[in-house]
Amino acid sequence: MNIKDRLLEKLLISKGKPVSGEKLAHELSVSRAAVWKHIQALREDGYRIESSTHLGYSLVGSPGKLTPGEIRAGLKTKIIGKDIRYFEETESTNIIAREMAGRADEGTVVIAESQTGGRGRLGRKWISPEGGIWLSIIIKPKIQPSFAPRITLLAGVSVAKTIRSFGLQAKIKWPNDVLINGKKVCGILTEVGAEIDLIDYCIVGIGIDANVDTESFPDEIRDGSTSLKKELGHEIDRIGFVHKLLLEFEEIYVEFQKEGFHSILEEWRNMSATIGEWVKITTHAATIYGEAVGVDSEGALILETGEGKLEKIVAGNCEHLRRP
Ligand code: BT5
Repeated sequence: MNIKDRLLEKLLISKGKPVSGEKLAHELSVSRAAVWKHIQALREDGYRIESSTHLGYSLVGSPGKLTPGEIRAGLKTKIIGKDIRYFEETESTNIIAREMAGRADEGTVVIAESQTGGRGRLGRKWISPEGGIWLSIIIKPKIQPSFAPRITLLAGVSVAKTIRSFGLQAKIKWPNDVLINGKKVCGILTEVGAEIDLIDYCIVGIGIDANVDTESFPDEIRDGSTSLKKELGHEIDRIGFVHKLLLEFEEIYVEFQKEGFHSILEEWRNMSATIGEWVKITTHAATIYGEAVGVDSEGALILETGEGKLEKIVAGNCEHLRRP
């Protein structure tokens, strides 16, 4: 983290109580003049910082941006979010994460206030205005590429649990959407860099319509989407949400590495919006209709397509239908 972010983290940790310029200069190994310069820069970013000659600096108001300093202060994870790269605006956090993945530490998070070219699966677009939470997590699990779909499911569980902790009934639509009242509030895009038999890195892109006005989305997306703000009836504390999400993700990821996928899959099934639904699956090769009856240990969807005939779908687009 740069000096400005570390300075902000220290002011946040002291929770509005003044911290002397001398102490800050010592802890950050810079001059008091440099502290003052960075305090000015934070004020320009919208932070309200009071200063008194005797007591020092105290933070009394923040613009609520998802800056590394804001996220680091109060983050309880060990690996996820140790390094955070922040952008006011970027094309896509997944693109940035992929460019840096080779040299980045596991757990690095790339986050942006808005994206100009947010990406969904199969070249689809992801609308990413200010107010949302658009982030990508770089992980380096020692797994075969064929196990990557489990990472998407694992991420879905972490998002759904986080949303539920804010009192909303989030459910997961196979493979990668999180829904509230049947409407999409989050999409997950997992991208993998791999050798033939081992993953080098995995980028888990998570997009959450937090304090976004989905009413302003294009017609074809508006009705099928919602935001946390809309469902709660008030804005959500995005920083608190990110703290919880990164902690949930880390706990589930550590469990995945230590104990495998079994209990995570159980949690996924319990929060599934897809199991028991009539669905239409579109893959590059075919369109298949059936009842979703389960998800197997690889994260593949199991469909009953008629008279006990089962089909296994590893990847594809899934639409929930009304029962025939
Ligand atoms: C997804 O794709 O749902 C994955 C979305 C991942 C977004 C994150 S944000 C951080 C990171 N950086 C990126 O560039 N991407 C990741 P898919 O299943 O293909 O769904 C895409 C479809 O969802 C679109 O075709 C629209 O119909 C719909 N959609 C687009 N933007 C939306 C939004 N903000 N909220 C709800 N639905 C949306």
